[in-house]
Amino acid sequence: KDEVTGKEKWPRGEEAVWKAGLRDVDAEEKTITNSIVNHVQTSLARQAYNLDNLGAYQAVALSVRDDLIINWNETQLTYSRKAPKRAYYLSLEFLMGRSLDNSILNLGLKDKYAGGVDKLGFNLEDLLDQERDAALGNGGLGRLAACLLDSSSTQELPVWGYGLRYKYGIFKQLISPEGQQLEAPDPWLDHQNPWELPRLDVIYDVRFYGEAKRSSDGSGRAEWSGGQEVVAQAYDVPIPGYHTKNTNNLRLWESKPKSGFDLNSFNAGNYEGAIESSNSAAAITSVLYPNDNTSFGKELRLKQQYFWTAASLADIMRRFKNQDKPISAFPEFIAVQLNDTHPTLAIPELMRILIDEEDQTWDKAWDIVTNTFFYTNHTVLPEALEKWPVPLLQHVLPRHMQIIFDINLFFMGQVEKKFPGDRERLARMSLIEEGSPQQVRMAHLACIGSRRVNGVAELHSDLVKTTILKDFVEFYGISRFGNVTNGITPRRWLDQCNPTLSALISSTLKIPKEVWLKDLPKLEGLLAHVDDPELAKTWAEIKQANKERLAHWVQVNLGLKINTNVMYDIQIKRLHEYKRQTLNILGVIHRYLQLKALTPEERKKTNRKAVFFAGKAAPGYYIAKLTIRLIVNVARIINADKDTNEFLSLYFLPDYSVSLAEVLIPSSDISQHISTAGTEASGTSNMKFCLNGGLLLGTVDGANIEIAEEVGESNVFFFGHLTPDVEDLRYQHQYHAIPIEEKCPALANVLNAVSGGLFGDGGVYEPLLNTIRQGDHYLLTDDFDSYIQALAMVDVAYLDQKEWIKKSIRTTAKMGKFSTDRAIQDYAQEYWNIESAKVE
Ligand code: F58
Repeated sequence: KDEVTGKEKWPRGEEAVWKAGLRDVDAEEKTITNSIVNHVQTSLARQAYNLDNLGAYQAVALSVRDDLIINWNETQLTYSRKAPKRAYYLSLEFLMGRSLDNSILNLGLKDKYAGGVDKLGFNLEDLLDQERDAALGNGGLGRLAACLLDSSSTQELPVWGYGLRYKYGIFKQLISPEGQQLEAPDPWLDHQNPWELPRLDVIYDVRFYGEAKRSSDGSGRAEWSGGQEVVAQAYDVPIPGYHTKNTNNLRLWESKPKSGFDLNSFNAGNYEGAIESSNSAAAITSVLYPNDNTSFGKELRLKQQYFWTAASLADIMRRFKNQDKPISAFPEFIAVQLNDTHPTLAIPELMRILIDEEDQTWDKAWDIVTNTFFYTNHTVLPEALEKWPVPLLQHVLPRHMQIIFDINLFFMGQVEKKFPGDRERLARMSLIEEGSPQQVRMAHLACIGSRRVNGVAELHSDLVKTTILKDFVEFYGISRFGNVTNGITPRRWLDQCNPTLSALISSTLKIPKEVWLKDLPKLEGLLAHVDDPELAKTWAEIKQANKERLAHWVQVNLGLKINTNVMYDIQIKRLHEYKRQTLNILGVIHRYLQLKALTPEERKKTNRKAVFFAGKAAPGYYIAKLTIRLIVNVARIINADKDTNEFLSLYFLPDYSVSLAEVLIPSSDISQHISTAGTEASGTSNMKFCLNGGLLLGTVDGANIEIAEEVGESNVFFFGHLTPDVEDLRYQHQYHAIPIEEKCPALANVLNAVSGGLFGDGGVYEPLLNTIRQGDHYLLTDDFDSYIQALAMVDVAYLDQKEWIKKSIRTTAKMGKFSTDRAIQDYAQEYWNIESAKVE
């Protein structure tokens, strides 16, 4: 400001010249084409006459990025000026998928870009297809993080994401001729990535190993020195909101060596030694661990977790300190969400910063820490709960291990006070699990170091409170524990992936999409039109067109021709025994055997369908890979069977990804979410299918339950045992097993067909079949009959197309609850206590 006039002063030079050069984000088509051509000529250094689709995509993306950067800058300026409380979402995974289509839709520039691109002789849809997915995640947890970011910008909430910039995302899945999953790397950064901005100046040192010496002055401080130091460098990814200027930031860290290479070794002729340390620094962010719902106790994974939490906290602390507030005010300005236990080291790390660097007492530091963090649990499966061996932690992070022991000492003291003499309770609640080696229970640390804890669907949050954290509910009281049911962004998962349905909804509701896409409960207005035959007709035509789009995709990518005049039945998710793809494939075999037993006349009366699977198995997960192999080989046989292939066909689509989901989901008539009750925390693809008018076949689990509550039980197909039965059933399998032939003859028959070699060498599948015959931990023998009945009900319902379409419309109409706009507001209000900060 000018000191005399008090007015805003132009920084330097001539204001008019500056202003004339400012880019207008609400650009005209001409500005758009100019900008694209300019990027072709300068950023890409290419000539218009030999520009291919990839080059054109890159130029368009750079032009869109310019728009994003302008909004990003304004947003950061607004946040600095208004200095609101901010939230940070720490997630080891962000499964973003493609960005171009999403960005131009959110900016409201899709038509203009399509027009501009057309004038330059390209087709926008072809260019969109050039983009590689940013696949920095395994599944639901990573995709949820991406949807929440979209909603945080859309809701104008000051939220940043922090993650890692893996050089290799989730592996590319190939399927061998035998049906074996093979993994190939995903070098997604090989083409330059237009969606990130390297920040060469935003760097922090991160230490590993070395020695931690407690000071003798009684202050509780310690000095941590020696070991390995690496550098974290920031890359920023702008996150545009839908029809708002607010553009939040996703900051991803890359690891780099601290000092290039070791010149002494180099000069002594030890060339390999000279680059060794630089290799080991770069290794930290080289690859995403490909496990879903299993924890993996490897040193490099631990280093990833600490590297990322340390860099993120240092960055948050620096921003806080710029505000010149006392350190005790930290939680008034900052909330940090821990996405599962992966970032739990942030708790001892903030303790370390406060005590060793900021001179805080233990009590003050603990007060700040426990008012800053919030923890979301995503699973109650025991094998997925993270534990780190004490000796490993002691070696890699000696100071943090000291702090964790200290936290435990204080905590055990409090528990002892509340429950005197209850040794078993102390052992159950301790941060340290006894054994050789001892292990640190990260969920316990996350729970006691956070202000609040939540699960991701009602049932799941109840299970968290009654199983894995039961003792903590008794200790802290129930108010520390809550629920935030997951959601999805309707921008990507309806408007972007199913534009014709989106347009039909707008015209039916007579509400522009700009309104209902930000206020999803408005979909309920569709209910008033359920009986409108015109709507039903167009609704069905759109589903049909989406099936044709999928068929086209399969034809182009796999060279297979699929029938589009049949029901599409889809199960797409990570391969895992608890998700029970096995139940589905055994159901398909059952149907095939039944069809074979019918006369041609009888077959004609049956419902025709195509069954689709897609999903990756963790590379070391033998049973999951065997399931894929079975699916592929069953498909080979039944698709070639001329008696039945008109009525039943089966496809395993390789290399499942966000972009493939965008093609699959709008085409489904029915989708399967059939986990053993109590195992799927929430699920989010169930929401995506239903939003697109696909009906749900599922167990009474996770968010399926809340979907059924919304759309009505008559519009979903439920089957199987309920969560409270599961424990008893498992007990029976262990101690009073009934032979399958007796308990479930239909299933026994299917297993025999597989063992007998109907789908190739039966012996190959024995280990998979034995998981059912022995122990049956996931209760297939208990649920198979009711599953087959549910499938039969789906068939009957589908034959009445008129009623089916009504169910489909009703389903879409009642999905308002499942927007991440609602979920992010839940977090903002019930957890973080942050408010929106609109960019004007
Ligand atoms: C998933 N978890 C849940 N974990 O399984 C799913 O029900 C839920 O809808 C979703 O989170 C979002 O809340 C999940 O995806 C992982 O992929 C982890 C990756 C890292 C290792 C441990 C599992």
